[in-house]
Amino acid sequence: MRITGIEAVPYAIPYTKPLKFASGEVHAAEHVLVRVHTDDGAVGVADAVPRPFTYGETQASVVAVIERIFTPQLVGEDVFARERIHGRLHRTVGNPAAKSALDMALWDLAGQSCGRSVTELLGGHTDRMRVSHMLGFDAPQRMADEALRVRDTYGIAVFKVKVGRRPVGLDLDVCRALRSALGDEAELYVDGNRGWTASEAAAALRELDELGMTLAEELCPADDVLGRRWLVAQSRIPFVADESATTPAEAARSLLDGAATAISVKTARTGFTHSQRVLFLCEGLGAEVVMGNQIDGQLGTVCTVAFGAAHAASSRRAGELSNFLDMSDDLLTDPPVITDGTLAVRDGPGLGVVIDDAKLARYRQDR
Ligand code: MUC
Ligand code: MG
Repeated sequence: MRITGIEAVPYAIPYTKPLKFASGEVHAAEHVLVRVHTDDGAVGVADAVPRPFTYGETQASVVAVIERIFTPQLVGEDVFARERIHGRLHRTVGNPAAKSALDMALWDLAGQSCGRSVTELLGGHTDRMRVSHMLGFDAPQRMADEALRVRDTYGIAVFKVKVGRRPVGLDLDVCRALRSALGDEAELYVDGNRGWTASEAAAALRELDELGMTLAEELCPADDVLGRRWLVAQSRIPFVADESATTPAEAARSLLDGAATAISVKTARTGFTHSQRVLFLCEGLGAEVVMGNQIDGQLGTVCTVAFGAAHAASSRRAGELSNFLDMSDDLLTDPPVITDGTLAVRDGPGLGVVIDDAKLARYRQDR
């Protein structure tokens, strides 16, 4: 099964509720749909999610690198020659979203060709994951109301709370409001997207401890090397590296240097192939992982749960799988459905998704 062509289709779909956090805000899903065509007529798909504030990629840069560099390197190659393909992609530094979408589209093709789901190919551990919902910046009461609505509608009982604003008390008020609205049975954890200094974060952690938070993610910049190590050493809960650990090597350095004790795995930036490398490295070192969200749409969410459910270590914690609910529309003919706080993997083969061509025609930006 050989690659005959690759499409990189930029599209934009507005969010009904923009997501705001310490390092940026997202008002529309300005993504790139990647389709890999093969000589037997099969098509593999995946979504590239450019995040300029995290990795420097833009929608235009994703399209350009796929069309000008990666497509000429991959056309004619066997879909199953993953090591060779990654060797070629690796000649270009960076561009994690573009590379990851290509990688996941190839896994989709591999699954289609043997009639098995990507989850089965990756490890086949389970068929669903518990869902964690990410709450962006807002006033305390509004965030509590959103959490209650999400809990009552979808049965979700795990929430990641965006923090990292100044004064620190602003976010502590939010966390208190959430705990009092949701009660003790809800799991709450925080993500600062590097918004605080190490000392601000240390003060916050002391208060957050009393509210029973279970994880602390990127509360201060990893580049503040000693401050970050000092903070992680005093954290009583796992300290998660997300945007500071975007490759297997960064994840290793982060854990070994004391910059984190857990890692956020995002298929949008490490695809399936490198997400497995990060996951297996974490298992080897005894570090926990959480399946993170790159503010994915439906297709990205399908990829995250396909990977997360495939392994014991990636399905232990709730995965961040619900932010597609805030989009005004999306591209799949058969959207993911969250019930009883869980999301099931698709039956496959491959990723088991069908793109709605009419919707793609409506939202694409290149025609
Ligand atoms: C997260 O976990 O940080 C926000 C920025 C980004 O790159 O991903 C999201 C969620
Ligand atoms: Mg994060």
